[in-house]
Amino acid sequence: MDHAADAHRTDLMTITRHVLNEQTKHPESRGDFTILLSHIVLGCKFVCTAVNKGEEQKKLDVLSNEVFIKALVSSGRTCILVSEEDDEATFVEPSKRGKYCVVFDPLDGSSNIDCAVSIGTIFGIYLIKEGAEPKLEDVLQPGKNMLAAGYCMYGSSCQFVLSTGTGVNGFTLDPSLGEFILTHPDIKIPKKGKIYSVNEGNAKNWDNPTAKYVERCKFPTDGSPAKSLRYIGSMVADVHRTLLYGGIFLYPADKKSPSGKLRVLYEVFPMSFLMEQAGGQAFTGKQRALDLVPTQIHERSPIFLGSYDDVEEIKALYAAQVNK
Ligand code: AFP
Repeated sequence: MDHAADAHRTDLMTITRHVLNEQTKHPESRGDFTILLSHIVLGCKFVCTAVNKGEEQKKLDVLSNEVFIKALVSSGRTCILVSEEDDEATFVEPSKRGKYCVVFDPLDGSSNIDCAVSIGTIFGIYLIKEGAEPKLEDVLQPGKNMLAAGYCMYGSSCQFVLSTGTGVNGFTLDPSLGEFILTHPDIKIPKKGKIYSVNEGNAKNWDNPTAKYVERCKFPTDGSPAKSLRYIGSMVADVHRTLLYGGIFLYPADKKSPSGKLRVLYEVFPMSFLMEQAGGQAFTGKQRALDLVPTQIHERSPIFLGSYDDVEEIKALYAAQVNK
């Protein structure tokens, strides 16, 4: 019997244990983040069960949002919540307030629900200034100010991917334990990938750098092999694959949607935060994605994210266009 392998298998690193371990590196910490995270995890477990039951899309969208809002408010650790489902931000009543702001998309990719494609929850967390009254500007901050970000993917297995700013870790839900167990420690994205991921149906409206980049993926001029195309149309699933296998995910601007489609606060920022933490890059076509300063909670931005070298290539094409 392989005792070493067995000892590893029986030493279960749950997500709570992992975050508590991280917490010991910050002696001033009082465990508030761990409590907040356990409420987010609870919401994800609930949504995972509901998705697996095959509930219809509209019901699931509304249900997931309600579950997250209630879980986050009842944690007693939040003050402002921004959800993709709600036009306005939710300001938590003073008696239940804490110091964290959570921006989230409770069920991203939900138009894929009825055909059982992987979908997910995406979230980012900001901290307000000690003792300050919460205001909308607290969530209109650049993504680099996020304290943590992550997503939960409801797929063939339920995966929770988290970064608290010191790398990226992936956990898999063990349904028999009802616990997320660390299965993908310290995820690093390959420096260069073999896959590109984009909705090519929008190609006729793309700008030059995007069109040129995708052309190069298919017909490389440097002797490298052509890249494979993979596109699910569900950001969590497309980004999860990109993170693990490498490559690039693009949702560019086009003539019809000059700001692209994806939302800055709860799609672009959390995924860009994870990519950078895994050694990749995220770029808007103009700047580092995490430097963007949003002016509205539901603002959109074009995004190119993934392997370091692949994003470097699209950055060079945009730079060349500017210098023309
Ligand atoms: P839905 O939540 O409406 O399904 O949108 C999903 C999404 O916001 C994101 O998850 C995908 O990456 C992107 O839209 C797909 O957009 P296209 O259908 O335009 O390719």
